Amino acid sequence: MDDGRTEPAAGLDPVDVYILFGSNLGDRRERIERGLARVAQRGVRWTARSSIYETEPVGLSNQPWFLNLVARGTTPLSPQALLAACKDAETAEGRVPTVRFGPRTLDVDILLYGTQQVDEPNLSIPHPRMNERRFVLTPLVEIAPDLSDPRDGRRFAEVLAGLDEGKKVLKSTTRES
Ligand code: PH2
Ligand code: MG
Ligand code: MG
Repeated sequence: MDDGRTEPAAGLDPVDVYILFGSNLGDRRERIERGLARVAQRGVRWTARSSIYETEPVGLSNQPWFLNLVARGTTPLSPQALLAACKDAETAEGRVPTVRFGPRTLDVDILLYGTQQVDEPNLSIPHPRMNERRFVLTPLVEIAPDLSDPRDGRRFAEVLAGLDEGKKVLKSTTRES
């Protein structure tokens, strides 16, 4: 990426960000680890990461189960620069555009950028569907049990407890899954 969007925004104080990693194709664990490293190289310092979860696919059920993880980082990157870094990590893992909600080698989604709300044609933060998804909220609440949604102040732990979505989310125990 050569368009300058990935330059740290000069003078911006670092912001705490939460990012979801997901993979359901190939060596899923390895892809997530490489994704974390690539985003870090672009200017995010990871400060916490959840367990890895085996998660039942949501949206399109006829596809392999995912591994999902949420990481917290601190970064001077602007939201758009952070998005570019996430997209580059996906591309580096061989992701090609396919059907919406379909299988993917690596998906890197910005969930939260401090308490800011971003509404741009290519980027919405907080992630618009995060509160409907157990595979997002379970790892998020694991690392941030007291965090609240900047849109309405509700704690994510409370949102998760009230979530009426039955898809399975299992803490992964095996090293090789
Ligand atoms: N991502 C999707 C669609 N469905 N299901 C699970 N379990 N995990 C995901 O990361 C996921 C999904 C679109 O990005
Ligand atoms: Mg996604
Ligand atoms: Mg995505």
